[in-house]
Amino acid sequence: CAQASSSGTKNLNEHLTVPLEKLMNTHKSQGQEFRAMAYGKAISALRNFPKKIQRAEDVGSLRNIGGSILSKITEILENGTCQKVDNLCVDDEVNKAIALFCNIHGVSSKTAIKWASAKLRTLEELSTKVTLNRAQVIGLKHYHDFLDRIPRSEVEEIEKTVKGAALDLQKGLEIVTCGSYRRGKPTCGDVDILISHPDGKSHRNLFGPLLEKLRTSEFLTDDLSISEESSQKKYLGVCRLPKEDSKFRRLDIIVVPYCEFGCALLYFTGSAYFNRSMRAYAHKLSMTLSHHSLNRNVVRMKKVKISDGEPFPNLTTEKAIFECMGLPYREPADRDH
Ligand code: DCP
Ligand code: MG
Ligand code: MN
Repeated sequence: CAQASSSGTKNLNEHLTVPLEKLMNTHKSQGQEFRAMAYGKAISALRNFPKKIQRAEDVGSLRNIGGSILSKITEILENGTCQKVDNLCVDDEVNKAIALFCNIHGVSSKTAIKWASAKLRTLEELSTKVTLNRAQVIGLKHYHDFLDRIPRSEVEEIEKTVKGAALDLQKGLEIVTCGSYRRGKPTCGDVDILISHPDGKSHRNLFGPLLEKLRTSEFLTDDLSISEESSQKKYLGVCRLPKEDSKFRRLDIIVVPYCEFGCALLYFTGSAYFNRSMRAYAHKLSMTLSHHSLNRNVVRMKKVKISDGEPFPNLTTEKAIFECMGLPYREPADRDH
């Protein structure tokens, strides 16, 4: 960055200080304090030098400039650029592109790296030069909306819409908004809604008709994926409240049988980090914990599971799960770690 010298006079050696600052910052970011300091002193000396340096010999009279920095200055004076700085700029561009692409819903870091390595840099380039899958097309279409966090009040409006439609179809459903919302976060990345029925069977014919109803009312705008894993059905998609200026929001809906309600609620509330540590702890107790069940008497030999053990029956609450694992109950707000 172009800065005036500390004495207030103009920096006549920006052609040298700008690239050297890039190198200084790299050393700083890599924790190489002394290298960074050496660059800092050289930059300061160049900035305060009263004339524009055009030949390597001119640098000779400057103190504070050591051999390796001097060779970079010589290289810049001779070629107008320096290999090490050029490499940095390329890295910078690639990293920016990777970060940009990673933020598209449905794009893994592996894919983002592949595209950035193929010299793709912008979202516009992606849409014309790459074959995107269906979820990625939707992710790209709503790139900015999906990065925007959802305020709790809007999560509640979305919940109300889904609840209304579901209860219209089936009385007595238990509907809980999970994820970061249930953990009490002020804003949420998406809305995670869990649905079940205490009678153990009335959840069965809900999933399809509910999605159909929400599509007809134009609340659901895009489907990312619809899947069924044994008895649990999962919808990942996009919704939008019927208001002017309202944004497209990510919505996940899971419908589960009531006997799995506790484990599904615990899983879907998260955090993902908390889930991992609960699972690891279950292992220590010769148990397994999943979004379906908590099993005991699991037999493992050298980390390979030999017997699945048997599930605790009727784990319909989270408290029951904590109890079975001999743990004190933890409120959702305390489950970020
Ligand atoms: N989950 C998990 N492991 C994953 C993804 C999700 O255990 N790899 C569980 C824990 C999450 C919950 O599902 O809390 C919901 O997933 P989200 O991706 O919606 O995450 P959050 O709701 O916690 O955060 P955000 O505000 O980003 O949606
Ligand atoms: Mg969420
Ligand atoms: Mn989610």
